[in-house]
Amino acid sequence: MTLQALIFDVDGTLAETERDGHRVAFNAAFADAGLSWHWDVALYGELLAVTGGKERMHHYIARWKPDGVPTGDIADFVARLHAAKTAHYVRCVESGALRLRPGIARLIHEARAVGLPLAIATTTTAENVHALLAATLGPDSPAWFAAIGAGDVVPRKKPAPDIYQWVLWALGLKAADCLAIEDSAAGLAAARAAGAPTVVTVSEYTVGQDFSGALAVVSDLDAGKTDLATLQRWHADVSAINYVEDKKM
Ligand code: XBP
Ligand code: MG
Repeated sequence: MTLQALIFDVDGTLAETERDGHRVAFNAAFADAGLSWHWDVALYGELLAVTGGKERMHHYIARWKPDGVPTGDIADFVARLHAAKTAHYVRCVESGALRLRPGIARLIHEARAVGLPLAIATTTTAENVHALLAATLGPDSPAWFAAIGAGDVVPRKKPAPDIYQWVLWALGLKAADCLAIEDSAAGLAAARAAGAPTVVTVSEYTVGQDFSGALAVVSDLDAGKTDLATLQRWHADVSAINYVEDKKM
């Protein structure tokens, strides 16, 4: 079966956004709100087990019981903190602080050159995706993606398959005909649960995670020169197996 689209995760896959992007933006929003909360590099690594920034803050409040949480509407408190965090993150991205990971721009340009559709499936907020694409690939680049599935467009975040199912619906394609590119076990689980063959590019915070079920695991797309032809070959090798799995379900 011919590969019909590439679906990219964002955080950890397009760029190393977590430690020096999202984490710093969360801490800046906490400081703005007069909170003494601080997520250091190690704590943030633990908190990443919960995908989605709002969900991560709810988890932190429930687990760590930090000072400064109002007795009233916690969801509204978290939503306002998160909006401030997004503004900080977008400013960080617009300053050029985050770069694409090795091989990402090359692969995107290769796919565009042959007219292979591109898509995004991420838990992060849509504004963050647009800012990152514009800052790294140019202001027109968000339009290169046939579908951008982000944040709260679906109720359940990764590892649930929802965001992949939404993107597949938007693309009008079957999961087995696409290839997902992910960096985390949660992302891999989401893509696999939706039925998409998945290549993992391991990131700073996901080293050592269990990537069983991946089509391939590479340190980044420049390792072993993982170009479009390589991905097409991997995808062709697995599509027969995926088809059998689909029939069994
Ligand atoms: C990434 C995330 C995101 C970001 C924060 O997971 O979990 O929540 O950390 O973004 P994945 P928001 O790469 O698996 O999509 O604060 O905008 O939610
Ligand atoms: Mg990721």
